[in-house]
Amino acid sequence: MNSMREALIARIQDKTAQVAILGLGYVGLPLATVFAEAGFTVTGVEPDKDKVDAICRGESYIQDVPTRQVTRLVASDKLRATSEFSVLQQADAVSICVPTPLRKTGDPDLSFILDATSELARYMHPGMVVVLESTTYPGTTREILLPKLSEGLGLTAGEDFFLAFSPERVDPGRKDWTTYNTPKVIGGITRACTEVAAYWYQQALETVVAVSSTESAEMAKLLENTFRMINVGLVNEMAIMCDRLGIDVWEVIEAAATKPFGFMKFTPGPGLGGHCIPIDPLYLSWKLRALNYTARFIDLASEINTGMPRYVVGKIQDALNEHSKPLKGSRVLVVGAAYKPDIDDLRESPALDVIGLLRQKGAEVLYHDPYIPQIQHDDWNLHSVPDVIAAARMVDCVVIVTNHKSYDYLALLENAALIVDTRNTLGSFGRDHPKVVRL
Ligand code: SAJ
Repeated sequence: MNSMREALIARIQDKTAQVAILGLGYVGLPLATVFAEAGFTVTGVEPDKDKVDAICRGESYIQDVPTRQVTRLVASDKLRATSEFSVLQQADAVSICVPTPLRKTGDPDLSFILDATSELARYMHPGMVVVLESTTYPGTTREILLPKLSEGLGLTAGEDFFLAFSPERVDPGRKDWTTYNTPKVIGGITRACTEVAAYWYQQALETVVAVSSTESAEMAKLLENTFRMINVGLVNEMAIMCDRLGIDVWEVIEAAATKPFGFMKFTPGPGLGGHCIPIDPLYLSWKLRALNYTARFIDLASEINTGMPRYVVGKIQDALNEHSKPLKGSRVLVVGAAYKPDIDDLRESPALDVIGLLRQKGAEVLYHDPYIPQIQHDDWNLHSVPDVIAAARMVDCVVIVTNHKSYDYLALLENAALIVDTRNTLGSFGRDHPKVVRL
């Protein structure tokens, strides 16, 4: 083992290695606290001054990280935060946890990775280990980060510094699987990179799974989330097919789910929301297009999932039609707007498309979401109605888009003239009820 690597391993082993986390969002802050709890001194580098100020005050802004934990770690000087990248001059171990969204064109937006890497490159020095956590297409670490981080000082990965990829697996709000106990895949540019990065992460995480390369680690994450996207697309198409056949898709899924092996239950809905599942697979299909290959499953699932809001609006239109009411001029209440139940995250939520389409067709749209007081999207701006039951009494149709646990669904059923239930929230109460239409 060369002396550079030995020295770094020794600093990691005795926790004197200075850790830096670039990006203190829903991935970076939990990761920073896990390394701090393991005994490292961790500095979060975050461009958002409000977040930096909150951490410095000992406060958390991430639901999975309790403020009392941040208070304790900051008070013991184990956790720090700054907007100054110059702290990287003293860093030995750096993890990059920045967003990887899509551009309006549907192409990957690597600007956050490029900016973070450019800043890090200014402070690179021999004896560092760098891990990218942001979900991206296979090849990003080797093609983008490696040249940027090695060229400045002529460093050699695997000898002078160590570079790896480790996909984040944070599911915001989940209590059973956390950053600490969720198995962590890590793959390096070289075997030495894998070993050093894995050794660092093993000091703080319960289970580290080493793979042979950065590409394998990058691809593992895309398989995980493409698997979900395609299976949601499958059940959404099953819902459409069952509707044509006059079969209850919810009963079909429950029946199939009794199979104790070889089947995994997914449920249809109004579309695919969130900052991971609808987006990550498109990084993969984009990369393959550049290699003249069409990732057909991804493209088809994306087509089906993005078509679900329009399908839901069609169900609403048909349901109102049965009551001799045109959609145009009807009052429709959207119940639940977040991209999935019991959270306040609106990113890529199908509710945004459902509301937009209803408005385009001339419906008067109201919404309620206990976690989202206001929505400003495209050319419209709505506030959540104060009383969902009172609103249900006043409208021609209620559509359940996101089934938060906090709702009294039987009261909704009692007070609404008509309900389109896109999540089978009413279950057996809705199956044969004259007021209820389901996907
Ligand atoms: N959805 C359906 N039907 C389903 C499952 C999901 O319509 O059967 C919809 C949801 O309503 C939502 C979207 O898909 O709009 C995404 O739902 P999700 O349950 O996949 O939740 P996410 O986006 O928070 O996914 C995260 C992912 N975690 C990471 O990427 C680190 C995913 O890998 C996890 O498997 C998932 O949480 C989880 O299991 O909760």
